Amino acid sequence: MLQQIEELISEIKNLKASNAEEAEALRIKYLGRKGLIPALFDDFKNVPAENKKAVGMALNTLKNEAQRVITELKEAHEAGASSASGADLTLPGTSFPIGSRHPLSLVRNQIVEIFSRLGFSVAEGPEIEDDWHVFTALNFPLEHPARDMQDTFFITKDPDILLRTHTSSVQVRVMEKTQPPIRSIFPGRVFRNEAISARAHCIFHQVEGLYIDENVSFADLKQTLLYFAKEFFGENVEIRLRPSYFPFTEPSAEMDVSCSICGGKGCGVCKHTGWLEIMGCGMVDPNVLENCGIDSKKYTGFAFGMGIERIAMLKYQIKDIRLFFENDVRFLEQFKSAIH
Ligand code: 2U9
Repeated sequence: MLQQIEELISEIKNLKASNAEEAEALRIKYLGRKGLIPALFDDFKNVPAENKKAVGMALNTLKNEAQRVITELKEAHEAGASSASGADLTLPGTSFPIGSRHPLSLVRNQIVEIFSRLGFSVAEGPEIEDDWHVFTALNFPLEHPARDMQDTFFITKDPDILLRTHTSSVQVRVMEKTQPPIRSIFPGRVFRNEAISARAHCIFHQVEGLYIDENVSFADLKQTLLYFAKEFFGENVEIRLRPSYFPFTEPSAEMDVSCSICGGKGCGVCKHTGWLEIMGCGMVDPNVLENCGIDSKKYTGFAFGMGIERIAMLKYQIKDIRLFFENDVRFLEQFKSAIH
């Protein structure tokens, strides 16, 4: 019986199969329930006691070798065509999971794109600023609450070094360096010392805009912002301007768009007013132009500013601003199909 087992081992080592069916036939022949190897195991009871150890070991070797060879033959054919290395070149490649753009990036990119069609360029500046560029050049009175430690983050004990509370500081830098015409937008991160809640965060993002040239009027401001609103919210949107106040613009206004959820009829999102406030705007105060080295007798300009989180919350109906900063994949994945 030992000799029979050794012959089978060498026979099995040389087995070939040209397809998966042939490999399966070999498995049945050698290892199947009525196969050659189980038959030898059945005969094992008739082996004399003194030979049992040697025959038992040989039988186990035979079974293991048969399983190894036949499994290899099966694997070589199961995956279809194989290369010389045994790798299946017809299988699709391993794909890496594709991420998605953050909703704030989507909204910022869309705003930038709309204004770039009107000839606005993009400018950026430092997040750590000085008092002049954030407050003084912008006509903030000395006693203005934004200058208070309660409202603004200061970097050191030096009250001159602070985190910008708006990107208007970038406008000041651009105006100090360049003479009109100036037509730019200013996206960026800003910081305010506010308690974090569903509606407010101490870090958020803005896009501000500035257009300075000879004879720029409030009508230009209105038409530019109407174009933006139609491109962003859709052709049927309406806008309205309400008088407001900012230290750096005169006159100043707040702009509302008709509610895109209810079409202006009134709903929970617009608090039944039919209108959503989306930005502030105004004609640049002549003091601000002069502070930045621009002749206010020759030039006029308009400026506007909006919070990107607020616009994104309106666009995607997001109820809690904190979701933007948690980076929970379940939140971010929802923007996979969005363009921009
Ligand atoms: C210069 C002159 C004028 C930028 C402006 C606003 C109105 C405004 C807010 C919107 C929501 C800030 O993020 S927010 O809280 N912004 O209402 N911003 S006009 O005016 C400027 C900027 C720079 C030199």
